[in-house]
Amino acid sequence: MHLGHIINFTSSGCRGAMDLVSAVYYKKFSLFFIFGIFLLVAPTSPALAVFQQDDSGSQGLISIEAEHYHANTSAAGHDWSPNSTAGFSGDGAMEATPNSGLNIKDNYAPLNSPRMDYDINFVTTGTHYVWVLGLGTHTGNDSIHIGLDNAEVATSKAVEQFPGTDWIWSNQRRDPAVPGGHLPATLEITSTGVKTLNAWMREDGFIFDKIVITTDPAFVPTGTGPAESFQKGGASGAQANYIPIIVE
Ligand SMILES: [Ca+2]
Ligand SMILES: [Ca+2]
Repeated sequence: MHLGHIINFTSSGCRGAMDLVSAVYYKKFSLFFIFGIFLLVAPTSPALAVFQQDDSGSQGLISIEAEHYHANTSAAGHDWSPNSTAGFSGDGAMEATPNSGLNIKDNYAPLNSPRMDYDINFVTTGTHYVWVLGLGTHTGNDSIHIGLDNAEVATSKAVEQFPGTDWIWSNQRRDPAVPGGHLPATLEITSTGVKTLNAWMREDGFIFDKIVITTDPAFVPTGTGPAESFQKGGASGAQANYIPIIVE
């Protein structure tokens, strides 16, 4: 090996090293570039469309399938899980699982019991009557709490009276003043705008299919109840029928 070889070897080695450095920088730059493009094109968590209260009549109807929640959060080792017992409305129903004998009677807010959330645009204030379509297969599986904006509401706590093995509409909540007594479940809406309706597990094993809210005290849903309320807003801002929301 003479000097030329050494020089050639050295310059070749330098070039190789520089190529290696360039490759590393190129790779880093490429990753940075790709990440930048991702940031530019990635969706920015669009606001979800909300259910719209019907303002076309005197009943102020809101109708929502239980399985069309905006959020579904587990708690107390329990979950709201999909259920497909025959006869359900919409795309299915939601069961409080596992059915292991748990009954969370009090202090369930904000998240001491599994909770599903439904965002609703209220256009009417005042007393709203709450109807739940559900299946209580046993006296230990037949109640649910309804609330508003993640807070307990005394007048829509412990909605029950789902006897038998068929789907039943009930707006009866336990009356704490009268053992065994019941009163209509209601929500007082004090201002219009978007609010979050909550459904908490009370007794596990309850199967929740649909909820209807109305300002009409004489309204009684039958069958699978009124058509589901449309949604508006979200990414497009456009009116739409139910848009599936994937929440894992
Ligand atoms: Ca149970
Ligand atoms: Ca349903």
